[in-house]
Amino acid sequence: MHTPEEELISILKKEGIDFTASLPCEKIKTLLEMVSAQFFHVPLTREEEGVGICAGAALAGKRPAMFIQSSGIGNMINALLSLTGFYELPLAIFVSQRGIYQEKIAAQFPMGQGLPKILRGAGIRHTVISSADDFKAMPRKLKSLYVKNQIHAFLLSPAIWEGSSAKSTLTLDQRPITCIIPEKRQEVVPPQYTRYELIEMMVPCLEGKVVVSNLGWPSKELYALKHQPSNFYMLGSMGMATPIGLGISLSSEKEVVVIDGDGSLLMNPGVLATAAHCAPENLTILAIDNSSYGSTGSQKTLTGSCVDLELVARGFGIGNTVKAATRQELIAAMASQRRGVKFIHALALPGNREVPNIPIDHLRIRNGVRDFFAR
Ligand SMILES: Cc1ncc(C[n+]2csc(CCOP(=O)(O)OP(=O)(O)O)c2C)c(N)n1
Repeated sequence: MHTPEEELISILKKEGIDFTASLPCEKIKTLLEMVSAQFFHVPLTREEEGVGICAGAALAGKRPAMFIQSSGIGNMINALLSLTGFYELPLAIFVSQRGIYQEKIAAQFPMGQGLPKILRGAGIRHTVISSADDFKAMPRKLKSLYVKNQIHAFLLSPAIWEGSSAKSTLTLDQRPITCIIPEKRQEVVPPQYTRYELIEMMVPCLEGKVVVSNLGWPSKELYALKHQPSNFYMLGSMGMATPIGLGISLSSEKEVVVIDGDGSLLMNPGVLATAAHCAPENLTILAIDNSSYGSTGSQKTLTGSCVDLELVARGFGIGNTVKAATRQELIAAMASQRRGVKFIHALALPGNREVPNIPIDHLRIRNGVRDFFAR
């Protein structure tokens, strides 16, 4: 006799799911342990970054699935709509729906009970799974979502797991906490070049790589300087550049360069911890720090006052970091063969270059990257 957890896992395997990401809910803790043991799995710091990571995985040809609590949908909506939905990428979301069955935490009611309405309002398909009997509906829906490039949420009632004989085997081992104490402050050359000029210097290093570029002016400038089909131009979903690049790098051997911005990294810094933990060897994060939200009128960000993004990256566990402000520093940083995720903190002057809008649409952008992987 299979447990409901085993039944679900076997459906996922049959449907070819090969990339998973999760953030825990107590109600599915045993399922999550089994998922992380049996599939390629990324533990998340925030559900939104999982949307970006899974979008990257889907671009590289994977069949991604996320496992989250209903409250996590609240952290995902913008990325689901302006990234996964907009670029027509597949994503299965297994949602532990709280607030509907013997709920003891009152704060779970608003999101948990409102979930079907929220998903309907967002145009996201969903299926209510009240008991293991309802698993029968899953294979057809999973097949369809991966073929049609759709998002589908399966709302899992806590009732499903009631009486299951599957037990958690998690041990509460305490590992020593690593403290990274920054060395004395380094003298840095002040910024000398704008974002456009820095990307221009990088052009020879981008050839043949997968390049994920941040939304707004960075993408337009990259298009003007070095268009290639393996460039993924973000047109929305602020904060998702590094997650997308991470998802791609975890799904392929190709070299991946992310052109991110300070404002965007400040929006979703936790992904740096996820990147440090997953530690792909083929990921370079080029954080172009112009101390401003360049695409919306160059309002100041906090990197101009109190935040050092390189230290943020180090604090989150990325050891291979460097600052670069000059041409030599930037080229040397790109050429460095040090292993692990590379974080280049590129100091830039504010300002955008007047370049035209990107003339290709989102589906052509997506297809360019997908075809690059299918070759
Ligand atoms: C969730 C969300 N909030 C705000 C915006 C508006 N917005 C678009 S680009 C951008 C600035 C990004 O700044 P940064 O990451 O520093 O990159 P830069 O443009 O300076 O290169 C903002 C605030 C948005 N698109 N999405």
